[in-house]
Amino acid sequence: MRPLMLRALAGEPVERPPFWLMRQAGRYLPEYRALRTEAGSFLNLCFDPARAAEVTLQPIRRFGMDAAILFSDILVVPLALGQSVRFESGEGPVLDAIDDEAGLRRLEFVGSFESLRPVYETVRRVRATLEPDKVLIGFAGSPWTVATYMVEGSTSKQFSRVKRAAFAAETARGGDHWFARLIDMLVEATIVHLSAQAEAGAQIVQLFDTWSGVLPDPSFARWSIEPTARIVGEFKKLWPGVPVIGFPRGAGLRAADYVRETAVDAVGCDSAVPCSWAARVLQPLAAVQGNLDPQLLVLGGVAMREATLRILGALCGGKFIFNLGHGVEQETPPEHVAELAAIVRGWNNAPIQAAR
Ligand code: 1CP
Repeated sequence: MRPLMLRALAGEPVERPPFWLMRQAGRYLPEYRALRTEAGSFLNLCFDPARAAEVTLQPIRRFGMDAAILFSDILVVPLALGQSVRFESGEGPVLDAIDDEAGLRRLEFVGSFESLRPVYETVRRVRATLEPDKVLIGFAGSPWTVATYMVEGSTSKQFSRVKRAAFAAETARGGDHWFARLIDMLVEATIVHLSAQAEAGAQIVQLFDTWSGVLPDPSFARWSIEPTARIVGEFKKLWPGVPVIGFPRGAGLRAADYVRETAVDAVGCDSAVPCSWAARVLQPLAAVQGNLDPQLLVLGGVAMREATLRILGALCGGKFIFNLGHGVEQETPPEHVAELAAIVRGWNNAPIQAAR
């Protein structure tokens, strides 16, 4: 039988919902911390296929998720385009910020990514090791989210520089502005990066639009939806059998337009999206993925159990993939992840399907 994740995405009947967790590999796992120390730095780990493959598989071995997600980062794309990217411990990413025409000229995309070969090699190794009933998810950041780091030079609270660049580009004469060209470059680069992952064995791809929610209307349509629609359209021509999950975090009501206009196969919902609304409005359009609050996984116990059962009850009547509303927190006790996995695995869809 085809893997549960692919059946759920296609809307075929499933015995229970599939599940995986954003940031399921990472610092909450002692076995990750050990390999990260061996590698010396986060970026070394990302470009070391043997260790990166091992880190990708660690959570699957421990908890049996239905999908592995490639261990890499959304910021390998700006790195491969020629921007300097460093990860400082405790501080997050640091880039040499691009905020004008001259900055854009320092970047170059030649149409393929030689320097990302170790990442594609990791995909190959994971796919060769993973059980046939589990799928491998490849990913990239959306152009807008990647551009926030490229323009701000780090993680941001106000997004002042990147927003001003985007708003200026919207009214630029003839539509010509360095920020619009940066987004165009990221669209092309993302299509190539996702295709190379599919070629190497990724069976699903996810586009992380972590910061789409900071865009006002109608900028959301211009900088989140439009570039994503171009990527999904091109990617689907090349890889029609590889489903695309979009994660427009913070999009709120606009998630419906996002799904309709980008034609993603599934939409990730953050924890603020009411499940009843997702079931009524989003599930008829696409599979829904989400949305337990990551802090409930840190807390565990009754609060986590009740919230999980509520989400399962609300969304298992349609196409659904259980996940968190954002990534696993570093403080998460691994035992809580094991308990969550047991709850989802113990869920039985049969009564719901029989009742329909
Ligand atoms: O010190 C360390 O070990 C580094 C911590 C870490 C990890 C484990 C970073 C730095 N990135 C990652 C891996 C990662 N990043 C994965 C694969 C692992 C998995 O999911 O199991 C993925 C899919 C990402 C994607 C990613 N990177 C996103 C989108 C998802 C999200 O969390 O919103 C973003 C925004 C980044 C940027 C990034 N990478 C790392 C940091 C600290 C940040 C900044 C986050 C922020 O601005 O808040």
